[in-house]
Amino acid sequence: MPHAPLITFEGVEGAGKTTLAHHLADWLRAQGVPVRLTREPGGSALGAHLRPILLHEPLDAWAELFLFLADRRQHTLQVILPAREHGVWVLCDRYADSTLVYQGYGRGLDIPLIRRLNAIATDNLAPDLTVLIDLPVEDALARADAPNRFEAETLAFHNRIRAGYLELARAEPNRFLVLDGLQPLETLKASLEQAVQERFLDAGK
Ligand code: T5A
Repeated sequence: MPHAPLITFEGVEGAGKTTLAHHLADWLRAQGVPVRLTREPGGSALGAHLRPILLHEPLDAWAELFLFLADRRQHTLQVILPAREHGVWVLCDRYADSTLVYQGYGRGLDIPLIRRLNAIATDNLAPDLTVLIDLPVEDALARADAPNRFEAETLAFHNRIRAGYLELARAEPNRFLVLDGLQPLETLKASLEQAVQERFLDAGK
């Protein structure tokens, strides 16, 4: 039996990831699809402790990287892989691409090294679909409602994040679905439903 899909949501702060992930979970459940909605950082028992540290404590860039990776490893082994093995779809609000862009493009840490560390943290698990919500940083930050220390970074930092995501999406067009985050929410929801319907639900018939 093919494994249940892993769908990740990515974008700069305030892009609308959480809103769309919750919508897709509700939409799938309404069709009888079992769904585990989760997030990083914070999707495991360890992650619940790490999340406030990662979002609010001043950290050295390498210490920050290692904590995100520790969070990912526990989350992947304890939550994501077991759910998929039981046929449960996993929707994850941020995953390994966040580390590539925030700690790599944003903080300037070695990107090939982050790829290798991500491969260890994820047990080489790659998302079946990554929804990238793209919009100008200024528009997204104006929406973000839960301030954290990343939001206090410079506009240049956030623009590197946006550019990094777009570069990743260009390199893997089959994995990424890039949505224009300036569109009304209802339009975004409809585009996402259509993509998931065609890619997974119709394909499984
Ligand atoms: N991080 C994370 C790393 O540096 N490395 C890593 O490896 C990982 C995993 C996590 C932080 O950690 C960093 C990145 C982050 O800085 P977080 O709280 O999980 O922080 O993530 P944020 O991106 O900060 O989450 P936000 O909740 O701020 O943003 P969302 O989820 O993108 O946005 P959402 O859905 O909450 O929407 C924000 C508001 O906009 C409205 C919504 O109703 C909501 O009010 N909205 C729209 N309004 C108009 N039009 C639309 N299309 C809209 N879509 C949403």
